[in-house]
Amino acid sequence: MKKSNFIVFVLTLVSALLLCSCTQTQKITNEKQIAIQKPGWQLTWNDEFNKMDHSKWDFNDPFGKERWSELQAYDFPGAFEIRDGILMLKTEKQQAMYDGKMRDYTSGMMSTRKIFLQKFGWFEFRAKAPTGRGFWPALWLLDDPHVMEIDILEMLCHRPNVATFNIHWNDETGKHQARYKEYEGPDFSEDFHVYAIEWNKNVVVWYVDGIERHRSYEGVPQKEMYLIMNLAVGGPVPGNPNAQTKFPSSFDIDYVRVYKKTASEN
Ligand SMILES: [Ca+2]
Repeated sequence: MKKSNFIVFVLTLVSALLLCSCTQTQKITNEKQIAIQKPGWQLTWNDEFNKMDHSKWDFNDPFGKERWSELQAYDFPGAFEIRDGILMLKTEKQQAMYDGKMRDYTSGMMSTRKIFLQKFGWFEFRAKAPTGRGFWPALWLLDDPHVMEIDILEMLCHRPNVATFNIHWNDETGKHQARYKEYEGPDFSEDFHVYAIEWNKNVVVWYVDGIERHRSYEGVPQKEMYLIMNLAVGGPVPGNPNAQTKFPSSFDIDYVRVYKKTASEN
């Protein structure tokens, strides 16, 4: 092959490869866009975790104090990491101050309080739980100030095959009420699963991978709520970490998507 022909050949090959990879990227982007679309619903808010977005989240504990005698320090910047489109809420065995006390573990809690709130809709998370005694990850919705709560997913990770769902409210006498459900499924720490609720004025329905696992017609919140995600460590609810509990561990979230019913569906 002549030198000039060879150069043309190489250039053609490089252009073909570039075109091919661009088409591939475009195809993946289009597939993602289609995956985000949900017939009958309009996307109102989402984070795919391609970057750390401080306009979408407050990376602090909205309660600002210890709850349930948990052992972790929140408000710890190192607890959040994005890797290959996945947000990791990381817990590590290391000392840090929190709520006036030195703690032995750090972990993450983040919310959309004062940033994004919505009343009714479809709230969907794709996530992978950690495993081990002492871990208590949660994906939830809260009103502000906090009275009501919808737990889209909570897990006590010494039972990594049990997902729990709950709704909390105060009845007319001010007494706390809840409707709790456990779902025994696969080991939720082995892979990502899609956890979602559909919430309208009459009912809240919980789904795991598109299959209904719980519903409540009672205590259905009638006001806007914000999103919150965290990985708690220790205290009497999950129990304290033991010798087998691995550090660092993480609660991994691929995306969060929120939808409203389109006008034609109302
Ligand atoms: Ca993602």
